[in-house]
Amino acid sequence: MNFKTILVAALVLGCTVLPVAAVFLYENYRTRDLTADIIARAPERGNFSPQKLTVPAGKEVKLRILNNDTVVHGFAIPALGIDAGEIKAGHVVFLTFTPNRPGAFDFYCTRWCSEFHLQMRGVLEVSGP
Ligand SMILES: [Cu+2]
Repeated sequence: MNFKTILVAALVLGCTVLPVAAVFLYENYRTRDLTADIIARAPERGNFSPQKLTVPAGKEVKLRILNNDTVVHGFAIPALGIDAGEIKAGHVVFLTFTPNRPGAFDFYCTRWCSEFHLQMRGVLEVSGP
């Protein structure tokens, strides 16, 4: 094997394997302390999944919300002042917050996504100390 062959092999590896490895490493890094994954779909296609989350009060919550649907959705927990805004089809948003008081807080979709939109909701239960 001459120098040119080794150089070409290194370039091919650098242009194929390294970017893929970098994507996996970055994804692993940004999801390392995730509390939950929430899939968002219109109610007739699965609704929020899960629809009930339980977290302890005073501890940071990190949610990844994936709109796995063909229409726009939203995500809000108004009682905690949280609104992710518009989540386009196929897009992901991350939300980080710390619920400081125990209780049951409704979350729901904030975009008119289907005729069953009003059923697109769930509950975040914050347990006390
Ligand atoms: Cu909706």
